[in-house]
Amino acid sequence: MTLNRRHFLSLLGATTGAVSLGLGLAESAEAFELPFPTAQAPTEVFKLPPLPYAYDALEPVIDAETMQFHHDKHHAAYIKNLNAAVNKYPELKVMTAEELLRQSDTLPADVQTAIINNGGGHVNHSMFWEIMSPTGGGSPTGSIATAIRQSFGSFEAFQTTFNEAGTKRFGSGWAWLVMQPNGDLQVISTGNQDSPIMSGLSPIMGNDVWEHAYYLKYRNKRDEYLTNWWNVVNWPEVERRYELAMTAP
Ligand code: MN3
Repeated sequence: MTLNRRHFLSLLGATTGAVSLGLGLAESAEAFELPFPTAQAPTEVFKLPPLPYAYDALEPVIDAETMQFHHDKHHAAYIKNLNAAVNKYPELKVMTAEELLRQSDTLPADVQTAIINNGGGHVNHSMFWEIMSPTGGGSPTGSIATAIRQSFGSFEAFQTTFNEAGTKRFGSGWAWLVMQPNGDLQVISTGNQDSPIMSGLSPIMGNDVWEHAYYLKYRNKRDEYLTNWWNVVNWPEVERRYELAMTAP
């Protein structure tokens, strides 16, 4: 009786082990040159950051089930796929996700789209969890409040422009407040998980308008989600990001 490797492995899996075939396991592994028992799993450089509050902490604005799936499934999938992409090119593994996005046009062709989508997904969501808070909402204060007033006329005018960017984004994407290289603030939207970083812009704050961010609670009413979302915005964190962007080289 001759067995090819696949057949042998399926027999192993289907029985209690190699013993039932009359073979010692070590001997059989050697004989068939199994590739995986000694192969080292690549180190996963990107890790899912913990949610900085409980799943239900942002209720009633964002429901617990949405938060759990959004963080534990969607963000986790971006991490998994990003690791898989950079594992093909060890030289990419020393770079941060932001660095990968900043030079996305020079990435190896076979992982470029995966890194743009999943690196963007990772960076965007890492920001998203931090710029929301159970004690959020209200109006911005400090330097970000001044900058918003100077750029948009008033906080209310900024909110209207931001909400419009979110409602008009066709399909999946994000609404953003970004800083241009000259320090000016601007509202934009991007499709999919495209990060403003790829365009040389600094993301100050962004709202996720993918359906997975709101559909369980708001169904098709994206505008209602966008309106309610202001009640959880963590302004001190948005201001911190603004100050960081202002002082970035
Ligand atoms: Mn999302």
